[in-house]
Amino acid sequence: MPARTFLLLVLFAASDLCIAERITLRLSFDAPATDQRAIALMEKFEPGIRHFANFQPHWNASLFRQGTELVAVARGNLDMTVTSAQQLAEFIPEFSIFTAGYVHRDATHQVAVFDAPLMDPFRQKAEDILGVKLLSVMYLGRRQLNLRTDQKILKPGDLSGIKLRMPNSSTWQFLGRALGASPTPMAFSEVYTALQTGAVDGQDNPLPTVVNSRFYEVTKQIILTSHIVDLNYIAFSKIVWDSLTAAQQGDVQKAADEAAEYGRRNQLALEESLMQFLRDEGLDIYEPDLDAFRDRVQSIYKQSEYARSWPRGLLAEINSL
Ligand code: KDO
Repeated sequence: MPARTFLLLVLFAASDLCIAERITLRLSFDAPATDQRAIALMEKFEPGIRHFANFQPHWNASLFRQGTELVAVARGNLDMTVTSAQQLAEFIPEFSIFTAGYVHRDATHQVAVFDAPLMDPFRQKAEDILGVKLLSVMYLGRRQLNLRTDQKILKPGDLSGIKLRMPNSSTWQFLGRALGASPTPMAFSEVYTALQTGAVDGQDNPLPTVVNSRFYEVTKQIILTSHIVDLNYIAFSKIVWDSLTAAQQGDVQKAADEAAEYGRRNQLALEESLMQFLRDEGLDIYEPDLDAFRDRVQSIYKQSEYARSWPRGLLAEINSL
């Protein structure tokens, strides 16, 4: 074979054009493409795997409805998703410790918890029970109350009778009640219209979400409860993972970590800068009696069914990190 032909063959085999061993990774995510976590996946995860995989993201829950993604992965109908402790807790009760109000202190604490040995049994159960590998923790942010009504909310008792939309999972409904509100289960995609029509009195999400999904257009105030420093996990099908070479597994893990770190930095910056933007849009933003909220929420969780599923000493270990 002439050297020139051989060289061309080698170049072809090493190039992206060599489709023989390329795989496709379909991801279903309930966030819009303009969310920092989605941007991070496109800017950091996709480039890190494009030498052997076609990344196919489906935003806005356009492929699988919010809350159905984990089962889709477990059944082999989906390769990746960005899931939550709340969704995992539907199948593995002890994940509820990461859904409890006022547990994670901040983004750094979230990473310390995810990287600590205490997380190993959680990751193992997600793999054994759901066939889902939790690659990295993504920072969603400090969830705040966001109401379309304008009465002052200074302590939990002020939320009595307030119809607060919370996501569908049972741990979200519990958090809504622990705050003192009347929680209404609803998918993320329906929240804007529900606020606009008054079907609910409010919702809770971090400031970047309030801006990115334009909830500020249909609400009047934000109460800085920071009742949960929320997170998501980049979740990968175990079946697909086991089909990869060790090198490809390393590339996937590295790309996921880079996306999580990049998204965290950008989300944290947004949380700081958006306060003024929202005030300029006319929203009233203020801190309530944080001790009153924290004391009530933490005592309700400690006495809850959820706490009974938490491995002994785990909350103290999380607090010690
Ligand atoms: C929401 O539905 O309020 C929520 O914040 C829950 C999160 O776990 C996550 O699903 C998020 O929506 C979406 O990614 C949209 O930001």
